[in-house]
Amino acid sequence: MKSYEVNFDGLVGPTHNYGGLSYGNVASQSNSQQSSNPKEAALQGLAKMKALMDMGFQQGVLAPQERPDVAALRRLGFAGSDAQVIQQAAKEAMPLLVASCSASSMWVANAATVSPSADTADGRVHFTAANLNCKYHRSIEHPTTSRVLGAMFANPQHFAHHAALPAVAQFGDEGAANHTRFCRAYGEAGVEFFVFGRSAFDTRYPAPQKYPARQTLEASQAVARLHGLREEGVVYAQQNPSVIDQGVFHNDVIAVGNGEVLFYHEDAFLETDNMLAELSSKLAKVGGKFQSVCVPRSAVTVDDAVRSYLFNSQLLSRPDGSMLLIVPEECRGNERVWQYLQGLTGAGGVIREVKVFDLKQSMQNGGGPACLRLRVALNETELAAVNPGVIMTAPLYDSLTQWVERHYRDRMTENDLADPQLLLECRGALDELTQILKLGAVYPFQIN
Ligand code: SUG
Repeated sequence: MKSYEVNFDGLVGPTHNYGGLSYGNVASQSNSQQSSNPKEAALQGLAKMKALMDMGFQQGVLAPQERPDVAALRRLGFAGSDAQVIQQAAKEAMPLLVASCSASSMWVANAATVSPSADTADGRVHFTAANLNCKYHRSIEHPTTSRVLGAMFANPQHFAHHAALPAVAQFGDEGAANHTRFCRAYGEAGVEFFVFGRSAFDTRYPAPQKYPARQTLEASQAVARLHGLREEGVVYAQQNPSVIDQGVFHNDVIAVGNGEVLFYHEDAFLETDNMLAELSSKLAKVGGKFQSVCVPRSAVTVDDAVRSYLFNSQLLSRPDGSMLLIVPEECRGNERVWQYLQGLTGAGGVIREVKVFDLKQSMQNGGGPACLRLRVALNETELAAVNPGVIMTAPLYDSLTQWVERHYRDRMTENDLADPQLLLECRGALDELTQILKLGAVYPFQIN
């Protein structure tokens, strides 16, 4: 049976703004309070989806969330009508209003961890929504994420959904941003690679000193248990704490894998040799031949990686077995990175081509091409069971583009977030979106 990797990209929501909300994420912190352009952000994301679809890749779309999240503000004690809640928050606690307006659900690599059916004990595709509990503005995403994923992957015969892990730092879980899967073919059993930043319960593991390690070993282990993964099909590795302290807040900022290939920076992991040996031997047991492409620090520094997002790229398999790397424009702007990429594609190895995309609106908040997509490996039967409304087609691209043009503002600052009219605009837009994507009622304003 045929199988595919389907990339579901997050559609950027109408409140996209630079709130400076993510301590440890260099771009988010350094662009804090700049004015944003939500319309441009959404169109940049849609252009990437369209381009990948046109290249022959399977592409889907994941809906944004209801923002401002008035219900979240009510839980923090703001009361009255929706407009009063927003106005009171703006007056008394602007940072909380900003957090409740974040369009951060666009980075759907953090929406969930996904295990394909070939890896799981019950032969279904498993999803665990990420609790994202390291940052308040992201911790409020998972209930709607679960409803949206449930509406996209609704058939219980093929899809199993797990609620987010307990919302405490000890089970901090950031979803697929710290998870990669290696396999010979997408429909065959593979090796799932979980990368954590610290252990919550075992003090023998080192931890970063400056910035938070968002993912714990215990969270990764819980996800592997929930999904029914075999021990032989799982490898755990620790991120190098010193790169977290240099701004590598998720592993997908310093490594990316696909098929039998891991593309990573020399400083990404601890105990790299053991980890590579384990990946290689476990992949061999399911018939695969592991390959690693290490980028030496002498060619590209960790700082270059953080600024250019070289590793936050999409590594995609082409029909001839070679791979294509989708990188952000910032890679072309960094001389060392660009030079490295020229050498890499010219060397006759597995990565043969680089394509560059302008995702600046998202990049300025620390979200590159890989952050914007959730990968779901599906066989033909499972793909046919996905809600067809969320699979990208030329007509869907046109409808979404027109929808963005109709509803999105082209400038957003903190003052705009305090405007109660914005809430009405967003709800109107999202109500229409659920009809375009055939999701049914998924937003709090639609179900309460
Ligand atoms: O969680 N930025 C996101 C970026 C997530 C990137 N995802 C992956 N690497 N997979 C984060 O730090 C910034 C929001 C703001 O500051 O307005 C933000 O949430």
